[in-house]
Amino acid sequence: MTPPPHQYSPESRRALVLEQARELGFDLVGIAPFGPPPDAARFDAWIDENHHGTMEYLERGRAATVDPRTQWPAGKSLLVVGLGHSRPALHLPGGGRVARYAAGRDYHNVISKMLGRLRRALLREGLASPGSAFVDATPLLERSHAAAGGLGAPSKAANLLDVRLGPWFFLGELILDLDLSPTTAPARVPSCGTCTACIDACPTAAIIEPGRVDATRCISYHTIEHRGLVAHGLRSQAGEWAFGCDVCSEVCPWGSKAPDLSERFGTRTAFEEGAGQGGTLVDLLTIGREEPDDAGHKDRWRGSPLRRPKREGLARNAAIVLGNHPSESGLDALLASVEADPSPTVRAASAWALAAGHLEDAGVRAAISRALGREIDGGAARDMRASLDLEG
Ligand code: B12
Repeated sequence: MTPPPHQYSPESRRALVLEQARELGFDLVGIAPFGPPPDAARFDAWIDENHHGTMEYLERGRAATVDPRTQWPAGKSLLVVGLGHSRPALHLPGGGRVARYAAGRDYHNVISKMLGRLRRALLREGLASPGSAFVDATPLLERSHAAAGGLGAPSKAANLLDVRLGPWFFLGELILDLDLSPTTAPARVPSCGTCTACIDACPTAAIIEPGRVDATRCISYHTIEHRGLVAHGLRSQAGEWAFGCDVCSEVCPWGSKAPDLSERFGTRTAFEEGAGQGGTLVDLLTIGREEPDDAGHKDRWRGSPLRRPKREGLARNAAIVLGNHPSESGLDALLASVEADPSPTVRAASAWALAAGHLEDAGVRAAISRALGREIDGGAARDMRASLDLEG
């Protein structure tokens, strides 16, 4: 039988809410005030300075991000949760890398389901009637609210750090219709001190000052969020990253002893060693090339974060990495792509990759010139000229 809500004191209710969240499997749980996040002004300035690039959804959600009460007036406090995803580095069979968080099941689905279960449990126990649940692409400054609820401390890379998990955890939230007092940070919180490992290691110098990332320089942004051509200067800096980037997290000393939680999200068969699984760079570049729309890509990557950049984005990324790490099989695939890919972005990225990795080969140079002669897309043609260094 559901107990009447008034039987709980505010303190015991808060403890029970947090207990439920822990029981459902979240590693980190806390309560934050529901109102403007402490870093609202930082977010505003960040948008004003266009550090969000083409992520227009952040601009559209600006008013709600700066004060979520404008969108959810019934909210009284925020339940903030963290779920660890630390695991060994993910190397694609044959070369190239994908950010660890994308090795298995998509965390958006996993956390949304967990929050759904939590909401039902809170209702069942008469503890709260929770409102909206959030994870990631929502108008909520998650790291700021989570920090306000004591879940961690921001690093110089802007990642929220936990003593045990380092930066290797996701965030999610549930709006509560109850005024619960905020939780405070544990006695020991991670701190960067004088460490600048992430700033020094970022391949594209995207951390422009401590705690401030210019997304338009970040490899994660270019390989996941950004559509179309990637700025020439950033392509070689993307190194082996075909999707996302973990460099700022990998060099963070706080994450170095995090547990191996690979089982939690699993590993997609495409990424397991062995040919023919669909997860090599050549596969990412070539599979789906003949398909008329993105339906095939959506199907192949169902339940995976790799769905997000679409076939075109993944193929573009794979081409760039093949340019940074030339190989025989990569060469053949790039020659076919520059010739026949339906996407001007992929044709241009392939031309760049051929120029970057094989320009000393006269046959390759001729193939790029032929592709340039045939190119009907103005942007792609300009890009190919720049790749052959014919610009200016
Ligand atoms: C847009 C976005 C991106 C963009 C921009 C990232 C950025 N740094 O702003 C791109 C595509 C580049 C990106 C990349 C990644 N992202 Co992202 N991203 C988001 C999203 C949707 C919004 C972030 C945002 O509003 N940024 C604007 C800035 C102003 O906000 P912020 O960085 O959160 O603010 C922090 C800083 O200002 C800092 N800060 C404030 N004051 C001060 C003062 C000092 C002195 C210091 C040191 C810091 C500091 O603390 C704030 C709050 O903690 C959030 C989800 C969400 N709704 O919040 C996920 C989110 C931040 N991303 C996440 C992840 C996992 C990543 C990647 C690790 C993925 C990857 N492996 O490729 C990288 C990490 C890159 C990085 N170092 O930030 C997680 C982070 C979890 C964590 N433990 O921190 C989030 C919370 C998603 C989630 N639900 O789990 N992301």
